[in-house]
Amino acid sequence: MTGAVTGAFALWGELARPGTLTVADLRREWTAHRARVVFDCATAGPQHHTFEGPLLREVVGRARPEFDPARRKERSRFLLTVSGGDGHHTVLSWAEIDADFGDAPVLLATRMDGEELDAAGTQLVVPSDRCGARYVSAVTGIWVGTLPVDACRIHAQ
Ligand SMILES: Nc1nc2c(c(=O)[nH]1)N[C@H]1C(S)=C(S)[C@@H](COP(=O)(O)O)O[C@H]1N2
Ligand SMILES: [Mo]
Repeated sequence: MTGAVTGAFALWGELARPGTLTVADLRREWTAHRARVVFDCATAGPQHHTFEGPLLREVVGRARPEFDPARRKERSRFLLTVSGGDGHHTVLSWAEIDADFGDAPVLLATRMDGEELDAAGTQLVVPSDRCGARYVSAVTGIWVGTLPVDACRIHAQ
């Protein structure tokens, strides 16, 4: 992982094929979807934007999360964190974006309001969110994984 390429982000964690992706990779290798969104910011008020980019679940799916894709219960254990270079980060669940569960059309944007995001980096787009906090911009990392097995045991006692 380099982390040095402008606008690139690391896709890592419990994945068979982790790696680094650029906005150009997102544009070239996946089908783009469009979302017109309105989100609210506590400090700046409502924001209106049009984003285009691939579905988060398709991008992460190609990195092959370490679950049996045929088993929904196994898929439901997975978490994702999305981080910006400024330290802002947020959490999603795999189930939230999985077509058999929440089916949320969460995107990794390559364009915002017609402007390419190659230099800035991709932005997380969560159209179902009323608040803007999860619209993480200048994404530098996406981690995919599960609760450590020891933490599961503590609560099983
Ligand atoms: N990297 C990064 N992304 C971020 C934030 C941030 O602090 N850092 N703030 C979030 C919040 S709180 C809002 S409301 C939206 C929109 O912020 P903006 O339109 O003022 O840029 O960006 C989100 N994405
Ligand atoms: Mo905000």
